[in-house]
Amino acid sequence: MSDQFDAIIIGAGFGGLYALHHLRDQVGLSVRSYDGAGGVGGTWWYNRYPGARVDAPSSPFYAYTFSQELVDEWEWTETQTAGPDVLAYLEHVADKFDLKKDIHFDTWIDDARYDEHTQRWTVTTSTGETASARFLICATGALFVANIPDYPGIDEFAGPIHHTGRWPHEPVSFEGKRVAVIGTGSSGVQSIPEIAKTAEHVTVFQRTPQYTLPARNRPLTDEERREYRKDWANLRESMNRRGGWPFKTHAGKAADHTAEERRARYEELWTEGGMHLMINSYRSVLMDPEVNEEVSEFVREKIREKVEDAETARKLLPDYHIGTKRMILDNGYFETYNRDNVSLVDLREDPIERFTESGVVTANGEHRIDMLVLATGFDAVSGSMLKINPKGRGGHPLADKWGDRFDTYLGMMIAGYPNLFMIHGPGAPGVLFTMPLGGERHTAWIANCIRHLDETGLGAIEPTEEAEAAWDREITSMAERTLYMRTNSWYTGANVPGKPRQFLAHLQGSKYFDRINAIADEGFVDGFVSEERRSVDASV
Ligand code: N01
Repeated sequence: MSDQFDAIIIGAGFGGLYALHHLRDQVGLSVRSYDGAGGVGGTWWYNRYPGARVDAPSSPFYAYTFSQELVDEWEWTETQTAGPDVLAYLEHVADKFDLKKDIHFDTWIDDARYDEHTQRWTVTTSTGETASARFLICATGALFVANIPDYPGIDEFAGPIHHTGRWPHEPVSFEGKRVAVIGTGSSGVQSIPEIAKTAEHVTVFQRTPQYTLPARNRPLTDEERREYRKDWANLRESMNRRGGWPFKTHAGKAADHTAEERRARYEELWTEGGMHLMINSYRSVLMDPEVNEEVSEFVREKIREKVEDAETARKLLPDYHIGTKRMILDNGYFETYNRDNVSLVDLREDPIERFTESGVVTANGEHRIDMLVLATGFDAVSGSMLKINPKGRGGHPLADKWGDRFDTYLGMMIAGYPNLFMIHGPGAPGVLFTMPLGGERHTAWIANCIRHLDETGLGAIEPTEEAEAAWDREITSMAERTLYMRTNSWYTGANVPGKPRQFLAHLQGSKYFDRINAIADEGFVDGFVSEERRSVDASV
């Protein structure tokens, strides 16, 4: 007989840890969590590459918001938190709320299957366990399944290959090594300056040049910590209302300002650093190609100023609409190309043909290397769910349903998969809202849904296919009103060969949460079907 729980949670990152705490300690459910990793942290457990930092307006906002006590006792040290500090924080949270006793680490979900008769999910794991629960909560991470390029001969390369999202736990030395880095997204931009500090030579293989904004990382002051602790309730409220961050956005129109005034504004926001140039320049920056081009060109100018060699600078100049790939914060990325031990290969002009035992062959010749770093990103948002590939009604695998479209309702539930909830699933705001806060809000919604079922004698709930189709249309039409759809990015699925093209995030963070909460307040009727609870022996 399998272990029986009210809820099973997959994942022990930000989303899964909070779900365990809330559902177990506040709602009173019996809960078992699983994670394939050896400890808590989710994305932070895996992404230990040198230079890993939060690439968002960070301390203290990239953190849990629900506990004033936690806010008061945790000492964030820098404005842009480093990966190891995020991990230390999550360890602290797990200890403070006594979470680890209910998490089975080093345990992968091999199979997750819904039984229509018992209205329960059963999981079997890589360690041979079987467990069942009424509710399956997938906090499996938006950026988990590594995107590994399949260049000819890559398996023949004799040196170590490290993907930034699967970085070894033991120290990696670059001393005296010729290192190739493929990929210049956040992970590449963060790691390349660090690797270049000790490597003999770093060759960066760039497919698309990227815009970055200066992180302006600095120590947090005692005064700042006192201030945010004192005002936490208001800040939290403000984060909820303002797309996940407590910052006011500029409501003015670009056309109301002269070119000189706009320029001065960009300079001010650039000097301020972080994401401010994007979130606080003009609202239309992600809608209006002209405004966007002005901001894009402003950042290109900064790149030209930073990179000494004109030919290298030319290769580094991005030409897509700024902000339509995930914005990157940097700590000396472009300056790294002024070092003698760093060179750049523009794959658009000089593509990779194959790997050999000792190097990379591009159209222009061979680059001999000792180590390969793949900063090539992830099969984002949908990839981690498909890795589990839950089987819903009739044993139907999710991989079949999601073959050409990642249908969900509210980014949280899937027709044909009753009582399965996702935290940050396709069609939720995900990384376009603050992930820890978004996870708290998703969990609150899930808890309300479970209470609703219990109070009304219902055993199962799922969305209708019509609701999913309408949700898909809504997300797509919102994205089509912006410039996002014009760019190849992981937001659109374009980074993984063969992946269906679909905008994966809801673009109205705060309004999205108002919307899902209104559906909850009205009794989970709009878009849902539910079934009476069957009194079946769960062990059957
Ligand atoms: O991945 P990416 P990432 N040949 O997909 C290139 C989050 N993050 O790991 O742009 C050659 O952004 C690809 O090129 P192109 C953050 O949200 C969070 O850097 O597709 N190149 C691109 O340059 C971020 O957005 C933190 O043409 C290939 C790069 O590899 C997300 O993770 C910290 C290639 C991949 O960039 C992903 O960032 C760091 C190929 N075959 C990252 N395939 C936090 O703070 C891909 N590329 C939580």
